[in-house]
Amino acid sequence: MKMSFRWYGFSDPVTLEKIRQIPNMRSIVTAVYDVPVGEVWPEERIAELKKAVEDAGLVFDVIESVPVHEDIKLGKPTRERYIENYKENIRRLGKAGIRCVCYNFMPVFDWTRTQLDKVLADGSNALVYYKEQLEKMDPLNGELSLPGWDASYKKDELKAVFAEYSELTDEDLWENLRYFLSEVIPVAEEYDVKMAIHPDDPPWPIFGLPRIITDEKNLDRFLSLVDNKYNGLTLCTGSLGCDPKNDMVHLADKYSAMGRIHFMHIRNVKILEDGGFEESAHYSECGSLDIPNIVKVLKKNGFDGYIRPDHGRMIWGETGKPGYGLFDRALGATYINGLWQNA
Ligand SMILES: [Mn+2]
Repeated sequence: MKMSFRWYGFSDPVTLEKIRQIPNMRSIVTAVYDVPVGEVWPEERIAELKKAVEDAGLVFDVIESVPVHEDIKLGKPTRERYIENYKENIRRLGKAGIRCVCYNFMPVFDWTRTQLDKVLADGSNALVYYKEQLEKMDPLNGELSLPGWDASYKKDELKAVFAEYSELTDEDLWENLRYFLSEVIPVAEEYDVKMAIHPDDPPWPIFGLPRIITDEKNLDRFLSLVDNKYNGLTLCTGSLGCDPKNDMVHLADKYSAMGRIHFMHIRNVKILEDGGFEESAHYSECGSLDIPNIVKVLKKNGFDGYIRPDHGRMIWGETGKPGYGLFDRALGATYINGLWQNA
């Protein structure tokens, strides 16, 4: 396995110099953040990231993410231009040394929580998803907007995109995903870039928007859309694992044995009785997931892809991007290192 860490670029208070001091740290997971979704990333911006990462003694080989334009998900005629741009991004990234690209196919919003700074019993704070908070939220009409959602949509634009999705069935979304993959995967193979879809977070429909990358049956279907190892998974334990019917040890075992997991996001969640959840420390007993056995099956299957500690809590007074402080993610990396070493 290759240990990795997400870095939000030059404005991230968690600097590359700090990240490199985490034991066994290898790869940086980053992106060009200020190019509009669907456009081609300038080569000089990619080169600038690569140089910064390499100057810090780390490896530039994972991108999270190259976002997929809504017109591709909706299957609109304008998708052709955005798919061509996507292919060009894969070519440019492959030439720059990128070996893995994480992306998702979630309509409109790429993750949902109801609070980003819930104070937990130990005084740390974390992202949570409480059903009673969700029921009070109405993204189209209410004053509340869900924390972390794309603030670039104006309310009328959001209504328009929701209206477009209301006409789209799950099967339509599957077909649009298949079409996208059939275009993009051959380019990814040519440029040796493993594509790794991130599951839907959480893995159930939100506000009537369809969600399809949610469980074992759908992961099987996804992999069969284009049966090529370059069409693979980012197995995010916290995203899939907040639905208790997803057995994360089984899924990690099955898909790593198939060679179809290219990227592991490892984090823990505490599932609540009503189906909500709290993000918890990586240490297994702090949440509901069996992290040691997830790591064990990966090692058993010779997993040589990337692992990053996913969201951490905010601890020791750290402030910053919710889920993406230094301290708790560094503890997560160290925990995973220890589990791997002894698996
Ligand atoms: Mn994740």
